[in-house]
Amino acid sequence: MNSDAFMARALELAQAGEGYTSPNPMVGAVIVRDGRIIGEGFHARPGEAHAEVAAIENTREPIAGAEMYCNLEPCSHSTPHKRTPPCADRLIRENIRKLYVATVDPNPHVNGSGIAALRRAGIEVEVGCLSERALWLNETYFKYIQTGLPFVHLKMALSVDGRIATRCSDSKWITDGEARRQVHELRHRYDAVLVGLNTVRSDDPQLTVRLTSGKQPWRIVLDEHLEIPPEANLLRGEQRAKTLIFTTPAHDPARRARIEAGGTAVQVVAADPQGWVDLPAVLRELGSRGISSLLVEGGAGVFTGFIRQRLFDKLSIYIAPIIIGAGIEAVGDLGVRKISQAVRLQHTVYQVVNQQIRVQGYRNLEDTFRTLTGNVPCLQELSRISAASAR
Ligand code: AOF
Ligand code: ZN
Repeated sequence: MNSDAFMARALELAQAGEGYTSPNPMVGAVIVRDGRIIGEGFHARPGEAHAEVAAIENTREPIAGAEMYCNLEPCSHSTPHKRTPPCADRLIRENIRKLYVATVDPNPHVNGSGIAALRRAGIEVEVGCLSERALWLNETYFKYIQTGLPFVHLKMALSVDGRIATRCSDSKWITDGEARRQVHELRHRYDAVLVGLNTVRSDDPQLTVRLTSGKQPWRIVLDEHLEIPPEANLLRGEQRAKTLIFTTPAHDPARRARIEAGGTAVQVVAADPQGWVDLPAVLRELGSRGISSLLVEGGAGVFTGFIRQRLFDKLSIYIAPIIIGAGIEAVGDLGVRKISQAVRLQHTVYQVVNQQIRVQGYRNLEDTFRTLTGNVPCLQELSRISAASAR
């Protein structure tokens, strides 16, 4: 096995924590001696061992002089909220000979200092192995740790003529079971799922993970006047305590009291000039509650708001082979008058999912991943990707 293969194994291990590590990243580590893996570990959830320490603790053999592969730079800080001791110190104590990391950790408390500490202690560090894969794996972490705002992913299910529902708001089902199962997988990976009041009214969704096993996300509703029907699924069942309704100061306090008495939280934020819930305020509030990733499931008004205000990071569209005709357009007016003003996605990927095509792309890779650390291989890789997808 060469170094790419060992790093690929670290990435595979990292993914075992998918859906559970937030707001921490997914991290995997392997320890190698004489070309043979002698220890493996991954970060399972916040508060538990970091990947490097898990790998060390899973090894019976001595590790002094061995190599380690880890997809993220080892942490080096002990701030008041830090749950575990710094991994860099542990690697130095264990006397490993060389460390391969895929990317730096853009956490402002780390940001190169873990690598610097190891090098000062005489440990060789090589940065950049499989860095692109490591970036995609932790895209939500990279956004959140540098901005305090959740990574926002818009998910749409469309007819070929670009509708998300009929003129009577019927949308069940545009896409088939496999596409919907993928969406449940996405819900498991995201901290929260968001919809607008219109979607609650017309679909009465549960927004839970049912078509696959996994973690239940927070369920967020935008409802400027608190008109959500009291019998809505989101306000019932044991998940109602994991529902959060955003409203504006124009809401009716009696309705708020009723919702809260039922066990669901309400958060008041500013209204935007149209009287709708101010989206930047929603994102700031979610970020301060530790929600690092948000899957937006509609409807049209919500999609339009996130796109118009350039508040999304990623978009996934499932296009199904049906024609609805007059109906509800996925996205309304964005103020675009010339094609040159249109939102052009970067790094688009197309995949056939049964009868559907899934189109995925990013709004702006550099906004999502930032450039805190400047001249590091993972960011050079990013500039290459975004240059290739710009026209
Ligand atoms: C690593 N390996 O497996 C992870 C890292 O509160 P703590 O102690 O869990 O620390 C969280 C921070 O540690 C997180 O923000 C990120 O900078 C880093 N995560 N680092 O070396 C790991 N999960
Ligand atoms: Zn650590």
